[in-house]
Amino acid sequence: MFLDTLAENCRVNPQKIALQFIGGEAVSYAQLAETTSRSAHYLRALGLKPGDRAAVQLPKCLPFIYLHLAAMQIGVVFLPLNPGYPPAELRYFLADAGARFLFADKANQPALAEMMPSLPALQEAIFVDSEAPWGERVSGYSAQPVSLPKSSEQRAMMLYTSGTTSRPKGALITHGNLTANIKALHEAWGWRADDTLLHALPIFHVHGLVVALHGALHAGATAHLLPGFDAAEALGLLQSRRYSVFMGVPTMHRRLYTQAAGRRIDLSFMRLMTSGSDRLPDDLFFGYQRIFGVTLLERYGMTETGMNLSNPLHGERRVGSVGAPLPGVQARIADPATDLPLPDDVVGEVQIRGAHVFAGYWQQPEKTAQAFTDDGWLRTGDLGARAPDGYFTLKGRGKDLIISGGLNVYPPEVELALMAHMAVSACAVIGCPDAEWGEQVVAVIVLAPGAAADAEGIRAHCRQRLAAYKMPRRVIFAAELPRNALGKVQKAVLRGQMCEQ
Ligand code: MLC
Repeated sequence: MFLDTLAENCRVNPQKIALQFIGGEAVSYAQLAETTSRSAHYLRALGLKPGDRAAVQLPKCLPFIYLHLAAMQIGVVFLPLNPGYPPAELRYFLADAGARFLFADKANQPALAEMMPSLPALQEAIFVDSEAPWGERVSGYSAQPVSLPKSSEQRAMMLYTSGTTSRPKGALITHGNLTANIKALHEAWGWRADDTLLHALPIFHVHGLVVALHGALHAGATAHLLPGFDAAEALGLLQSRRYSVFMGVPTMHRRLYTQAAGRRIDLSFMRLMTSGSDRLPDDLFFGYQRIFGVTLLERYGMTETGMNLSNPLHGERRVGSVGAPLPGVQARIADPATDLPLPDDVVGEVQIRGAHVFAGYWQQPEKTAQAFTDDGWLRTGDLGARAPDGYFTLKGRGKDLIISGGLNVYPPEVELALMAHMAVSACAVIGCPDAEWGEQVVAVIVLAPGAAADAEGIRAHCRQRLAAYKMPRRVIFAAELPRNALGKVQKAVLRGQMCEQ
């Protein structure tokens, strides 16, 4: 399994640098193994047991990575949370997950102390200074390796994902899922021990945590980590340090491309530059070829599965396509109404099967059942078509999901926040095309009779309740919303009316 391969890499190549924070600490594979073992004993000493949920809301830092690996080593379910969640959102995740421990940034101590009494399952919140050396905190604990989970069924992580009609759900990812995923990517993308990855993604999502970080550690390679993404810094590093691998979302690629400002900058020495989490615009695909001499490799995944489809390492990387199934992945296009497979070139729902597909939603058997067909295919909710030569192309989303900068925004969550404003009598949240972000969140609001509110007031209200990336970038006031005969808001009509404005 993934953790066994990592342990083997630590044994075989102890002196090699595994992780290097840019401008910060470097960690060899031997140090990674030792501090992770000490952290695992520390977590056990706190009282964490297999199956318990340990939530971590920290910036991108070494303590996050040690806690992640150590929790998984002792069978604890690791629950990473976006550091940008305001207390109201954080509270929901902790309560729903029944998290037993929370590791949080010291800066959030006052807000968290206030919410603790309303979270009966939460035994303790432990505050971490992400700048302080983590090794000192765990130095008193044994460095003896713990015995790793043996069952591929055992839960490794819980990642929250929303539905377009419900509150966020915890997707349970097993050790077997992680292993299947990373093996497939290792084979498909030719990961090598001499790879160097410039890691610029956040690590609380499957993209940055599993695809990028696990990818490098599984290969015994070296990852250089940027705490945040700054296009000028990233482009400078790519050029000067000649990394072999980089992974990003289209917004990052757009910023790198803009940063080049039309100058030709040769990055063709890079072995692999991937794009995912949202559709890669065609002009960016061609722009990268022209400016950087790089053909971006686009792939398709989701929280519930990790990676599913990918353009090839060798062979045609087709513009607009997300490629073919990864090794061990089955993918098909089916009629969403009947779940029957459709012929090539016909648009239907992308459905996925394989050892990498998650174990279900935490305490939501009905939602889990709805997510799968009777014969075990995961309904992704994404629309697509398969060409006769096996390349898949995404054709939009079956639901009203918005993707902004590679992050999923679920309109009901934003609508719920808007409806809590006294002046709002009805609202609808839509995604409008945006050159930098892919889509931007737009709120269309009908005010209650006699009520008054302005866009800034509405946004200030939302800021208290929503992470910044979910905030409506535009607020439009309307006399009414277009509705069908059943009274349901017609979002497609609304997009047609409002997105051009
Ligand atoms: C930040 N902001 C966003 C945003 N990210 N707004 C909308 N959408 C986003 N994605 C907000 C900031 O909070 C700030 O708000 C304002 O926009 C400008 O911030 P910025 O400094 O320009 O943004 P930055 O911090 O540089 O972040 C941009 C980004 C980041 C693209 C680097 O969004 C990012 O790391 N995206 C990657 C997400 C990711 O890893 N997705 C993978 C999901 S897994 P204010 O109000 O303070 O001005 C998945 C499966 C798969 O989807 O297949 O991979």
